[in-house]
Amino acid sequence: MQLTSDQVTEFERNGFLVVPHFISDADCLRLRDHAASLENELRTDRDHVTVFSTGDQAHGDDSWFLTSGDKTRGFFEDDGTHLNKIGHAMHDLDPEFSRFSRELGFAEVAAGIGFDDPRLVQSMYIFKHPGIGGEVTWHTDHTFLWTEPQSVVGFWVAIDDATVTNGCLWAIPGGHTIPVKSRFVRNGESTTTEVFDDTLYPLEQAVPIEVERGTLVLLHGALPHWSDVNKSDQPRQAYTLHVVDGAADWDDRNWLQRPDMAFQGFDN
Ligand SMILES: O=C(O)CCC(=O)C(=O)O
Repeated sequence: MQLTSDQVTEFERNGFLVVPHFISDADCLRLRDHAASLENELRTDRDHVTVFSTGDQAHGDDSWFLTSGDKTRGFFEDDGTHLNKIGHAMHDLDPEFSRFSRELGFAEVAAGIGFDDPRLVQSMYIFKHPGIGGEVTWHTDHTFLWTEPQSVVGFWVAIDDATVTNGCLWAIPGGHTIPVKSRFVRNGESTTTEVFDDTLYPLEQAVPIEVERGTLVLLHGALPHWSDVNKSDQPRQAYTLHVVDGAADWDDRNWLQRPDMAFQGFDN
């Protein structure tokens, strides 16, 4: 599917774009079933049960996280029982995730917003289970997936309907024009956040992005976004794929390093 020029203009103006009915219900449910079976497998790995804290999405000193850039790993909720997410290389390692990432139209969208050499750097399947799924604190993706120049774009797909009560995305329209305020930096086996500007984002301008299953939400890398805890009895699962420009510099201070596996494109 090609984006229209109005959609591209809207993405450039707001820093995000909502594309309803982008993925079929059948494809969403197929990925949902697959993620459920993976969750069952990954939940049996009790060695890493305590590593994820929802208020600190970077979980920076944790080697389970820092070595997951070329793996399929589960990250637990604070309850130590349910998975918060699976990350971060399913798009390359898992045939179902690779199919979803490469065969359902993201490449055309990437071309439409100006990517000449898109590289798929990170995938996450976010469960946000009813009554359990944690908050994803305000952040920009550039903070975590830094290139020079800035190039990351998030391709976020609602696998379930997302509402304010089950923890939909929120964003600040035009917020991608605010200079990014921090950078998450790796130093060997640990990490730190370099803060350039400690002022708050204008959160009073934030809007909820309530969407139906199958909606694609494109997120500019400098756009501040957030999602609340899931206070409802409804699930809010989502798949998100992060893409950078192959011509931009990906340096070794990013947390995500793949020494043995180069970043691939959509065609691979
Ligand atoms: O799905 C969410 O709740 C947050 C996703 C997100 O922050 C991202 O994809 O960058």
